[in-house]
This record gives sequence, structure tokens and C-alpha cells, in this order.
Amino acid sequence: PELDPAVLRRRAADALRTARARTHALTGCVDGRELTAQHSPLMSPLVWDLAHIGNQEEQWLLRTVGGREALRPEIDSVYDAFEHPRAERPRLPLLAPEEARGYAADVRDRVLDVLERVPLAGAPLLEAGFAFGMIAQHEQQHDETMLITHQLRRGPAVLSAPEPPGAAPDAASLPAEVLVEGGPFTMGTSAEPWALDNERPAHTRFVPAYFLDTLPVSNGAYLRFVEDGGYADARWWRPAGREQVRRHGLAAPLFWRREGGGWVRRRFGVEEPVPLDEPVLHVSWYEAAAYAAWAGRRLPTEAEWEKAARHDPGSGLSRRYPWGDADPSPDRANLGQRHLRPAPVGAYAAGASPLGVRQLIGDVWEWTSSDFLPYPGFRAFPYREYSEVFFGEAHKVLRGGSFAVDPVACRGTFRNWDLPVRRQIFAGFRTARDAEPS
Ligand code: AVJ
Ligand code: FE
Repeated sequence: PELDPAVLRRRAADALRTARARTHALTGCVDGRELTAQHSPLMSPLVWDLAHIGNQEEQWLLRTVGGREALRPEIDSVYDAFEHPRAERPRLPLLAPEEARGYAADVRDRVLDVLERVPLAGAPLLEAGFAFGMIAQHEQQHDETMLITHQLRRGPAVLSAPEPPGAAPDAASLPAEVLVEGGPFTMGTSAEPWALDNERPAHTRFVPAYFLDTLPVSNGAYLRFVEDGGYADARWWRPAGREQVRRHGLAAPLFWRREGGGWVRRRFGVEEPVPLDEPVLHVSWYEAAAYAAWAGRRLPTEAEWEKAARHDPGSGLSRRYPWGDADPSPDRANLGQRHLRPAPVGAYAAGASPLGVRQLIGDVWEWTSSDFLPYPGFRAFPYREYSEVFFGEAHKVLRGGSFAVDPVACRGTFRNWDLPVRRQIFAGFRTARDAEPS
């Protein structure tokens, strides 16, 4: 259906405004020294993310879409993620915090003017406001990255948020796994207007029958693997995973620390006993796969994850979310940094899939067994460096989004990816197994 241009304009402006409010919240709560410091060699200084957000917006929305003259062409290279790996960003000639804020605001003022003037149809970048949606998603992805920087930061807490809802009353009586019948389903999308290039196009996939965990793996379940000596048992580990465990002396998820007879973990500057009913967080793909092997199971493939999250066995159609096509709401999914932690496993009954699988969207990114590869018919758009240059065996796919990602950058088709050693991201997992042919 043709969308009213006024509605599209408001939607794009709202998405940009929501992203900027979060950017300000994440960069306004620490002083200039903290903004320019490198809290971890794995991450950029927050002030780099801030100006990089403005610079991407300048390049795509001001220059390319708006056809306007460049505002600060001389800083493009400083904020080019490919030219400068994270570890060297603190030594670049970065804009100072006030300058970076002013630059991003200046770009934004001009972009809102562009948004009023360009047609939102007639070219792929303009169609349904795609480029504006893409840039809102880009800023929100960096907002998640900045929240990771906050988690790695030392010192007292500066962020706070209300607690997420508890587990639903029926959580303890749910079946441990659900059977997903074998058969074809529609994977990916050609219809979602702001879907990024790697989610496209829609295509048919045959998925053999499998069982999938109803809930994400909890800290309590993961702790049994830890206490069973799982980290020391070579049977469960890929060689590269064993090597990571050995070299870094890993014995538990990142941010966990043994105290007395139990475990505590640090979360945004506060230490607390590891909450046994929360989804496990901050494990690498190797740790997730090792746990699954220990449990006699495996990680789901990306297609299995998406089929569980989108396929409606009643209609045979693939939908946007587990609960249907309606936008995410606070009773269906833990998204958007509304809470600064995942909800307990078994929460969000209203967000369940038709088969009863919970928390597929929100709470924690879920590792899948799959390499990050293009779908048949993939076309890089609008730039190769978003996804295409990352395709291959080096990166594993994550699905579903965490509490830290905004709904604009999270849906049943959304694909995230990272190196299998990565632990600082807000990632957990659930497990699967083949269904025996009956
Ligand atoms: C899709 C989250 C892997 O952060 O590296 C941000 C998103 N791309 N700027 C990343 C992204 C360019 C990307 N991930
Ligand atoms: Fe970026």
C-alpha cells in the first residue's frame, strides 16, 4: 500500500529523534575526560562514536540524499571505521566532546530540512524513507555499542533504569522445548521497507524438523556446565575455543567473578550475585557451542531460529515478529534500553510465538551455528562495507536483539554478526536438536 508521505516523514523524524535522545543519554552522563578515554582496547572512545554517528549522517543524508555541500569533509577519514581499527582511535585527531556534539546537532538540523524537501519515493534510497531509516538504525547500533563501552567502563555506576518484568506465572511449567515440523518457510524479506541489504530478498528455505528450547539458556543452567568442569573438558570445545579458554584462562562468562562459594557479576558498575533465572549473557560463540555440546544438543541454525520466530504454522506465512506483525511493545519484548538487563527466562508471555517459544526478540542476542553469508539474490545496498565485506566463515550470525537495541534495528529478519570469540556484546543463546523422523 502507498504510504502517505507525511506519515513517512514523521516516522523517519521520530526514528532519528529517538536515536539522538539515546545518544545524548549515553554521552551526557560522563565528563569530557571519560568521553575521550578508551575504556577498553576493544572499544572506541565514546566521543568517536558520537562524531562518527554525525559523519555517517552527513555523508548519507546531507550529501547523498540531500545533494548538499559537504559540511566537514576533512574529518571523513578520522571517522572511517575501516581506516582506523578501534584500538587506534584514541590517538586520532578527534573532535573534542563539545565540538562533536555541535557537529552532530548541526548535521541533524540540516537533515531535518532535507527530510521536508525530498520525495520519499522514486529511487531505492528514498523509497519509504529508506536512507533515513538506515541512518536511524546506524545510530541505534552505535548506541548499543556505546552501552557495551559503559559495561566495560570501570568505576561507579552512571546509568540506571527500572527493573524488567519478572517471569510469567506459567514459566516453571512450560515445556523445555517445542517441535517445529519440517517443511519450507519464507526466510528474509523483500517487503519490510527499512530492512537492510543482508535481510533481502525473501526466499524459500526447507528446514527439516527440529526441537528448539522454549526459553534462552539461563545463568542457572549455564552454571551447571561451569561447575561440571565444562571449561576444562576438551570434548565440548572447538580447537579455537579451547585455545581462547587456555590463553585467557576463561572459567565463566565475562564479568563473572568467584566470591566465596558462589559467583557475582559486574553490571554497569554494580556487583550482584549472578541471577540464576536470567538468560546467560556475555558468552562467546565458542562458549555457547560448548555448553550445547555438553547438554547433548547444538546451537540452532540461523534458518531454524528465523523459522521459529516468524513462521506461522496456521497460515503458512512468515510474519515480522513471533507475535505477528504489530510493532514491538513493552509487554512483548525487552528492547531499547528501557531496562538495563535481560528479564528472567519465561517473561513476556505476550511476545511468544505461535508454538510458545519466548523471548526470541529482545533480552539477549542469540548465537546461531551459522556463518554470516548472503541470501540467494543478495545485492549490496547502499554500500558494500555494511554487510558484504563481512560475509564468510569468520563471522557467526546472532539473532533476535538484546535489551540494548532499539526496535528500529530489531525484527524477525534482522541479522547481526560477530567474531566467534566476542564476549563483550549482549549475547546469550538457546539450544536445539534434530527431531528423529517419526
Ligand atoms: C551490524 C552491529 C555488526 O557495529 O559493527 C555500525 C553495525 N555498521 N556501523 C557494527 C554497524 C557500521 C555493525 N554490526
Ligand atoms: Fe558505524
